[in-house]
Amino acid sequence: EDGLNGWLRYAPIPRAKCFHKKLPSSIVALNATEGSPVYTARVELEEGIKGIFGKELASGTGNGPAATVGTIHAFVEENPTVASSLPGLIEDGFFLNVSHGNVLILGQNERGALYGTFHYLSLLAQGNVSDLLLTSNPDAPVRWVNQWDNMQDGGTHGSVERGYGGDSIFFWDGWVREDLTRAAQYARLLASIGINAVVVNNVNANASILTPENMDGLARIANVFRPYGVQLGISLNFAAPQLLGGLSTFDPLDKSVIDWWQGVTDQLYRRIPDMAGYLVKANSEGQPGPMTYNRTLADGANLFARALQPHGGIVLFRAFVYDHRSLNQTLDWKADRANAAVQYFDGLDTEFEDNVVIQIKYGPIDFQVREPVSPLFSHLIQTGTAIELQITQEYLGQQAHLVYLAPMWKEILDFDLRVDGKRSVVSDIVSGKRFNRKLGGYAGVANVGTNTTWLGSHLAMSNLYAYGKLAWNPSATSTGILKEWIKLTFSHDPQVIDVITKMSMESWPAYENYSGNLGIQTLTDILLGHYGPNPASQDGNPWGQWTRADADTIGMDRTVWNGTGFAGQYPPEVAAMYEKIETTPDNLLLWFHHVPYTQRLKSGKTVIQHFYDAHYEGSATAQTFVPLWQSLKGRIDKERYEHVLFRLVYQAGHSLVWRDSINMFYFNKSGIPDEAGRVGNHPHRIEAEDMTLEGYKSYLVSPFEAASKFHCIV
Ligand code: BDP
Repeated sequence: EDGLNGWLRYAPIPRAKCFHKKLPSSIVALNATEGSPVYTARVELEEGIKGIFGKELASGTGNGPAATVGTIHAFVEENPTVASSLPGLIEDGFFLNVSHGNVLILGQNERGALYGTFHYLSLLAQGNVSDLLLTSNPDAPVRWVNQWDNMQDGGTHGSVERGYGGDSIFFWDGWVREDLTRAAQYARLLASIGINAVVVNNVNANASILTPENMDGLARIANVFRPYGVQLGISLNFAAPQLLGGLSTFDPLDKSVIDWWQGVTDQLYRRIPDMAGYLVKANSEGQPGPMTYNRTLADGANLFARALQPHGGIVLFRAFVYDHRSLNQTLDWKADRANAAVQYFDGLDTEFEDNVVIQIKYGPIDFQVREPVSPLFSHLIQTGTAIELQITQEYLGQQAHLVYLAPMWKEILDFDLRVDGKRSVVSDIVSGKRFNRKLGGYAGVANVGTNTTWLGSHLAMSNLYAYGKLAWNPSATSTGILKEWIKLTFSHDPQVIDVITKMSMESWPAYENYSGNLGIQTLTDILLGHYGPNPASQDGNPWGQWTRADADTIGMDRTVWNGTGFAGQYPPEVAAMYEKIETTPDNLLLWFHHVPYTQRLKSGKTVIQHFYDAHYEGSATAQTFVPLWQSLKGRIDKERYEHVLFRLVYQAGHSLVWRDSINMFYFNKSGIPDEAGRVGNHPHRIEAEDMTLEGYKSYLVSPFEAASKFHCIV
């Protein structure tokens, strides 16, 4: 159990033999040419039923109940009379009918047939063999993952930016890997949760992805994706016409540039006729873009959209646009990175080609533990949008901390932006329903790597699973998804399910409590790894996160009347809520308001006392994860038990580091003591550096709050 098969283990279930009568005995796959998703569906059904129940399926129709899998089209061709009784499906949707062991799985397309098959197998693996009639359609057409894989890193190999599970499964040494076994295994996992495309390279893109050799390599990746119905997408470097093409410009309106991109796009589609499209990060964090030539972001996006149109591809154009060099927040207290996206896209809503989707991070800053929804979702009415979620836990403990993210994503997806005073929940905006857009959906930054656990941690895989499930159906519940994942990944044992559910559901609130609460963000080190605590680094740096804490006050005033004006970017009802302290939810108080440490919250506590208490509560919760997990000893295979335990013990310790460093930092700043007398008072603590050190040395820690008495030993 090294994690490689994720939730697709097809492990034997208890009392497997009793279910045999309720299973098909044979299988027919309609028009299953080798390498097609329907062919894959047959292989998965055979392997799944064998693995879970020890039952071999015969090929073709035989005696006893049968499974039939294929597209609705192929089925109707063979059975014209049933056409009217079949449900309407949209692209990628499926129909599943299980009746006394007879199973009919029909997809709107081949991919849908595979999705239906995985759904059926997931039910079987959970021990559910009941009769069933189900029609399932995806909520949104775009259900992509993004990999931030570098093609080369210092000329040696393929690393993954913000990846915590090893090197790239796609690239090595500047080239596409020869052995793409892991890429195929990844596609299999993704198909089973309804993901239909992967952008394989970093948004901070290397232009060399477009050399003929690398295009050939990309075609090989697309070939291993195709049996799983997963399409390939790539990130582009906006300056590639100059960097790679040798042109003197990359101006998006220049004819030679337009021709260059058309040529490149045509060459790609010659090799990969079903390529999904492009992802573009432009004019952000030092990346080139259209604004270099005083062109608009729409000019930039349309350049690619037009090149893709003849081939049916789409461009995901990122809204994560800001110029960190112009944000001199030390001097300009109105400078606010949160304002950037809406400002840059202002006036562009009607300018985009139909095959452009604007990919928007869920919050206006950058994947923080708590952010309000990006207001840009309420500004783009004529343009398709996709929400960008981060599966890799960049600011959230980097997979060394358990943080189950579905509850956070649900809060964002369910948030009602009240555009034109009408119900406008984010999931309905990105699905296209609210503004009647054809294209839109989800982009999840996954960043899996060569580690057999994919993400570096077994428990973190619930986030990848939940991402796919929510992109398919955002009304699914966090706990429902989680329990399903636990059953498939670990065991049907109720204690295992209860314990992992409890830990996971408590994990995001705990992390928020011990890292940064009341909307102050995560307080991670902002300039370096985005990992450990460094509250001081949030202030006055040009990257724009900012706590504005001084001796008496804390928080960023983003009101219209007195602050950076960010609250005014929301539709009136939401803007009015955030404009006032009284109506702003406590968990976003410091995001929107600059208040004294003694400000009373709705709970009656002061801000500073809430800080102290929350950090104690959060880390106390993290301490419980260890004994909870230990209660599962013997109920989970040793390999995964030990792997997870190691991380939870570490998290328990690191949560104390978080607790003490944040509390000490604000205690030092405000001089206000903790009512409970805990902060700065550890009479029983034995400092490592005070012990007799053999083979260890004591070091001064920076930031100093990250270790009690400023020292650690190494
Ligand atoms: C930030 C990451 C950086 C990414 C950037 C982005 O730290 O590595 O390049 O987001 O999304 O959070 O483009």
